[in-house]
Amino acid sequence: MTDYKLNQEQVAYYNENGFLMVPEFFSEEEMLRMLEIARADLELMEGANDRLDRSGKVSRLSLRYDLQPSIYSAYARHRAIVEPMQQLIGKEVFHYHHKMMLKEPRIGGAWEWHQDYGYWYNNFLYPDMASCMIFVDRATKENGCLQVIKGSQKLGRIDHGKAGDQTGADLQRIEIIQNELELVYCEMGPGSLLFFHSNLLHRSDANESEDSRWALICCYSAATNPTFRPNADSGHYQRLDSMDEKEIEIAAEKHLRELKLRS
Ligand SMILES: O=C(O)CCC(=O)C(=O)O
Repeated sequence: MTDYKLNQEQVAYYNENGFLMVPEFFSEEEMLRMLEIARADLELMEGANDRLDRSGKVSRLSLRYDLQPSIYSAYARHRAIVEPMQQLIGKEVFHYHHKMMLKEPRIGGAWEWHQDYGYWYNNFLYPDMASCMIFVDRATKENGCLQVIKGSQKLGRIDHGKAGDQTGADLQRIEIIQNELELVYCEMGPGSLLFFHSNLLHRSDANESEDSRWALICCYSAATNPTFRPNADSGHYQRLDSMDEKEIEIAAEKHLRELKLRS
């Protein structure tokens, strides 16, 4: 059985800096398969939401709280993601949501400075939460890769307000933080992983290039993290059954076959 555990240096790096980059973890072929499925998937496209950035450009994403028999849900259950997540959060985790970020050439909008817990604070008591971004396409400065502020998770949650249709961190504070802490552009090839803490400040530029920048972001919470909104549709603990490589393979093939049957 494959061991997906991170080593001590990787865990220590995450604890210090609030993120961990794992270059080209999945193969390029796997990511091409994900792209083939996602580009043919009308349900994914029709379920997409647009969130305008401050400049009025469209930032598109397709988000699901539930786990379905899809390739996206399969990756959200992948042991290669779930096991490191449990190590980084330090507890059993459950799936909060996953979303495909659909940053298209020339038109894909920016994401404003924020902490994910700036959004999730209204649902969860503790910031014992983290995400894993799976780079489906290569991400570069030109196509709007994620930018993070190293160590900013240690600042705790900062105030957020409206920024276009998005939730943005207090910009005056960001300016001061940027003089203090290092900005990192997460440029990596397809199949790379970026694990990041829910209080890590991050943003991305609009995509001005000719290349798409799609990425699947899977978000998790500690199983012990109570939602204080008992009637909410999402955010409730559910045991997460992880999947191994073979099961992912089968889920991908099944999803592709179903799309072909529908077309
Ligand atoms: O995909 C991006 O460029 C930004 C995503 C992001 O900030 C988020 O999902 O919290």
